[in-house]
Amino acid sequence: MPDSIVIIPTYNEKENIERMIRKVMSLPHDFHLLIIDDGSPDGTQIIVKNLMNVYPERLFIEERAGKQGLGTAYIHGFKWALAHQYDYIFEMDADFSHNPDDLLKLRQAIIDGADAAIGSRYINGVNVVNWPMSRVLMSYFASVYVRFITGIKVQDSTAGFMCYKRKVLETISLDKIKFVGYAFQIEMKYTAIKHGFNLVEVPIIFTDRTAGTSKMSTSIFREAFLGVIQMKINSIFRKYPEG
Ligand SMILES: Nc1nc2c(ncn2[C@@H]2O[C@H](COP(=O)(O)OP(=O)(O)O)[C@@H](O)[C@H]2O)c(=O)[nH]1
Ligand SMILES: [Mg+2]
Repeated sequence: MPDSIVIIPTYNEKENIERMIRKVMSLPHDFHLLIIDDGSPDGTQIIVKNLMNVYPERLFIEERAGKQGLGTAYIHGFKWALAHQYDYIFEMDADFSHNPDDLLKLRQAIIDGADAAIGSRYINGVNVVNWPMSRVLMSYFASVYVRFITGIKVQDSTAGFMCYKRKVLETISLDKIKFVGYAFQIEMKYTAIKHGFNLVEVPIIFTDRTAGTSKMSTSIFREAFLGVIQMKINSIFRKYPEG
């Protein structure tokens, strides 16, 4: 039984998705791939469905009606992955900002004892290629801000390149995760740490997309900025682990 599933949320990724699927399928480990598409107007889902004939029982799609955000896409994918008995559950973007070769490094970190592995841009300096300086600074200082408010030690708390061990996603109450953008990534890590899980950061190089467009928005930024404070306050009244 294959043990690893990579979840990729997509919204208008027709320039990237085929190359990405073929790359993941060619890696020297039997990764399965689940695409969560939110009704991409550009037809991303059609490309995926055609490739499902090429990779039967390895490539899957879940389609949702309309753009509902990254957070709920991942929660949907996590539940699917748990129901399908995978042990290593990965998050990765479709746009090659995350190098699929690094999936093997994240998996190895879990085999070596981590409960979750973070593909981290801010271990050993700042490893971001081609992002405008304004975005690098924003992302870096977001991580400093998160450490300051929450007290967690993670260097790259908004990272969206991750591997969770099944046990982590079984233990966290996924229905209580409420943020959708960058705040979702912070909330997942924070909640996992609060439950006593051991998160390990693995250095990666993050490269800005060369095809398609970013879905980052000011509302996502606002959610993260205020969300972190809200999350910290709420955590004082929550007991971990919880049912
Ligand atoms: N299913 C789904 N995927 C999304 C949504 N928003 C962004 N994505 C995907 O999430 C990944 C990261 O988004 P991206 O636009 O690259 O964000 P950035 O890297 O922060 O600029 C990409 O694979 C997007 O296609 C959404 O609302 N729903
Ligand atoms: Mg991106």
